[in-house]
Amino acid sequence: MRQLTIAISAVLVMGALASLHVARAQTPGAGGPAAQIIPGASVTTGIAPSRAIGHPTVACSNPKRQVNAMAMPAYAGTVTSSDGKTWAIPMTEEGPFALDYFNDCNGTGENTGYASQLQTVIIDKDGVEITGFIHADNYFELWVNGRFVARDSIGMTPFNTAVVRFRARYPMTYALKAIDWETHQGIGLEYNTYNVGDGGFIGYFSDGNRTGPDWRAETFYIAPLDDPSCVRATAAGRDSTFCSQAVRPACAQKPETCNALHFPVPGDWRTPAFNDSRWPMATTWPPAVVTDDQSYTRVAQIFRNAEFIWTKNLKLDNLVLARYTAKGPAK
Ligand SMILES: [Ca+2]
Ligand SMILES: [Ca+2]
Repeated sequence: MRQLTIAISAVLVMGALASLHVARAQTPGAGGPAAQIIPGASVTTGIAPSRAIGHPTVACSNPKRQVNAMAMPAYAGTVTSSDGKTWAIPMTEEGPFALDYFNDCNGTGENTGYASQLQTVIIDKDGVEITGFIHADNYFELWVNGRFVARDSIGMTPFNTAVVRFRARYPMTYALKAIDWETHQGIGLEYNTYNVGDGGFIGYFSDGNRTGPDWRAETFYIAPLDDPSCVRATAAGRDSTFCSQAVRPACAQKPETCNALHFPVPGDWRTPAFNDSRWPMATTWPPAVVTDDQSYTRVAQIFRNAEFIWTKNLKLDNLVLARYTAKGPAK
């Protein structure tokens, strides 16, 4: 029996080595002279000095809170790439915070009085009034028809579900910035365990429009990377799924050696006129893959037929810009 176990173990190890070999062989130019960084990208290496930034939730006041994630202040920093450019990590913008629909850290959970607490953001006076629910791992900012609507009240953790209300006219262009926040700025790692976090967000709007595979989503910050040349340019946008996303990168042992790729954000990406036809279609993710946090699971029914979306890489793509134009109410 023991011999059999050893034999099986040997086969498993050899199999693992073989697949490791294949994975390395498929990584373009890994370690070789042909290694090339995807056009338009800037490379940074190492951890940025960071500071806590002003978000309303830095500690939980609710003693009955039962969530998986701890309350973690939102930290931000800046990194300088090898080409001399400076990058904010994470790249956030100022503006009013969204009302929480579920927050069991500062609140007691589901906010059933949300309708009377919401203020309507007037984007187009002659538009229709829309109420939207958004859950993001970890953070979002929302623009509609080029106008800022609201941003997530919690940058890092715990998780929360937000509600917004706005008046806008069709065609209605949603531009949503989503950030898989980190606690070690610049290398895409979090907590004392240097864990590779993951992202994902879901949104449902009261005219029936919702996040799904018909949205577009492109990544603008990819980390942590052992070899930054693993990210490829494809006809359908950037693709980081050739990188070692299934395992913790080797650089996590020496975080100061982790690399990141940054891409300039187009100045007009939020506007209806922006041409997003070269961005990849969004990838849908099963809810259980994105989160088991009760700030989603306890209110999941309000998202109806919406689906969690992100790019093809839930772990390494940390700044994701997503767009969708609704021509009218969804049937
Ligand atoms: Ca959040
Ligand atoms: Ca995350």
